Amino acid sequence: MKLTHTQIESFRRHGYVAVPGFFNAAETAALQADISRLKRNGFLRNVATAGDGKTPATTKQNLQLCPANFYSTLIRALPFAPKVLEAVTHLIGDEVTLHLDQIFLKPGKTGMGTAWHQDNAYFKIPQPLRGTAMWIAIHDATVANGTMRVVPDAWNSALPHERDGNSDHHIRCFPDETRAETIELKAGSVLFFCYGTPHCTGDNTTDTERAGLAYHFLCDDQTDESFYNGGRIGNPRPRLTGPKASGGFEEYGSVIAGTWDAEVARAAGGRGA
Ligand SMILES: O=C(O)CCC(=O)C(=O)O
Repeated sequence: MKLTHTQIESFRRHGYVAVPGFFNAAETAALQADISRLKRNGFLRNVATAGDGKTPATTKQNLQLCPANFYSTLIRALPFAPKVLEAVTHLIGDEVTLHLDQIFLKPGKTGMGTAWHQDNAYFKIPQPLRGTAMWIAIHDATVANGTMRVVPDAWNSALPHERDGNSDHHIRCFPDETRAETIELKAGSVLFFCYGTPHCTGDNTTDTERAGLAYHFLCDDQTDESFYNGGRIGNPRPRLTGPKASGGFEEYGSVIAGTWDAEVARAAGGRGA
């Protein structure tokens, strides 16, 4: 999947770019099945709170799993897929590390959105265009089920953030929403947005669940060694490209690069295939 010059320019200028059909039908079905398995087995946690940032919500659900790669060899393999690496390096540069992976699932009717924020309010890299999220629409993402919204051209100013009372750990900001764009995506499409881009999702008002799978990538020159060795939340941070990349061997103890197609085929075969 080659990004066009226009797509790359759009990311650099506006801070985001949507890429329809990034994952094919088989890949998308494999991700849907695996995320259903994770939900079925209770791995997703409801981070929604009742307005005070502490009390667990009883009527709203913002289900998350972070990191997810411990629980899914498919999710672990995806960032090593050549088309992902090609797209990400074109957008942010060489010597890329996987920072984080995360599932966000909004059940039908009770699913709650994630408030406005800039990822760099958490991650604090010096150049917000040198880190990007790749948010994969696991199901069709529409206005009605709370798809992603972004504020264009706002990536270069850090907004003040405060604790979000509707989540047990999120922070939030208050950008100029009149400038926001709503990005509807078919399942398997992706939205790349840099660490500085304000974004949010809405409530799921439909009867069916909607999930997003988000990976965050950054360039090695935005970090120091402590990023790899300390202060983690138990998440390996595999070096994906550059001289220290080992195809995942150093971080996972086995080579993950090159396993994506087999993982997708295995998922299509179902249990034990
Ligand atoms: O899917 C969501 O609700 C929010 C996703 C998000 O904030 C992110 O990927 O950084």
